Amino acid sequence: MHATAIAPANIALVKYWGKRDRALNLPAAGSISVTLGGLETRTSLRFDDDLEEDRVTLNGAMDAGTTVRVRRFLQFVRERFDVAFHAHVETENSFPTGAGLASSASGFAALALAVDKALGLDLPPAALSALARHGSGSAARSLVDGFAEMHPGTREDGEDAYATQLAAPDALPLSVVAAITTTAPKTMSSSEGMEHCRKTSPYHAAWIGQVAIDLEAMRTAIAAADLGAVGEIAEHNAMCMHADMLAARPPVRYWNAGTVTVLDHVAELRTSGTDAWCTIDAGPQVKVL
Ligand code: 2P0
Repeated sequence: MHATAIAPANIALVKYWGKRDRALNLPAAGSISVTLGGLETRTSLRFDDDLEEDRVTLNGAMDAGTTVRVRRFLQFVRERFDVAFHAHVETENSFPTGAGLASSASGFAALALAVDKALGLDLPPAALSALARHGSGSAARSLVDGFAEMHPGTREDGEDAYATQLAAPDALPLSVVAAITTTAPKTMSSSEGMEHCRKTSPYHAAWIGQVAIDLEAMRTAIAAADLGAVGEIAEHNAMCMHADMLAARPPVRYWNAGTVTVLDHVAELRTSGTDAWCTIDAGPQVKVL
């Protein structure tokens, strides 16, 4: 009834930003990511029949937002797998939390793995990915090595919404540098931000349409190991997602002045002949491909 698991973060090359079902946490569209080395979450889980509620620590301290999300996930686990106990959860990130470095992706991937091990479930990869998705949509991709594609699925119960491998880690000679522009937590969670865009941004439907186009182009670029095309599509896709955010009312703006400075630097690098492209998630950090 106890286990420790480690899972990596991932960076989306075609982003997930919009849900088709909030209760089951189902994405409105697919996404493509690459799993990252160096940024990871380590989670220890212990079910305990003496506990009356789940006890959660993040980097050694209580964190209200994390506790709420972990309890919701563990409640789903208790109902799905008929478990009577609450749990101790200790989770550590090797990078700043909640600042757009995909901590919920590595966090819920590690927690899903720990649940699988602690309960001896031995879930197949698709079911494990779908389980992680209940915690966080992007977590479904962190259980895949290399390049992952998240399938939005069509089933009402969402069990066909999981990630599979698109290409092995060495399919492309790609490195990712994360430029940290601030370590402050972000002001609006991804879940809130994407729902606000769905409700108020006149560009949201266009964004969802663009994802379908970019998924097709990205699959082709990865299969051809065309790094230039991967970088160009990824940067354009990220800018389209942020256009959707900026068009919301009031706008969702995760960028700071440092974010724009890094974008300028990367544009200069490219002009001077270095292959480099930017992508930005729901936070102020810039990841340079
Ligand atoms: C992504 N993001 O594809 C996109 C890019 C943020 C911007 O996946 O509500 O934390 O937990 O399913 O997974 C962040 O969304 O959202 C995310 P929930 P999640 O990486």
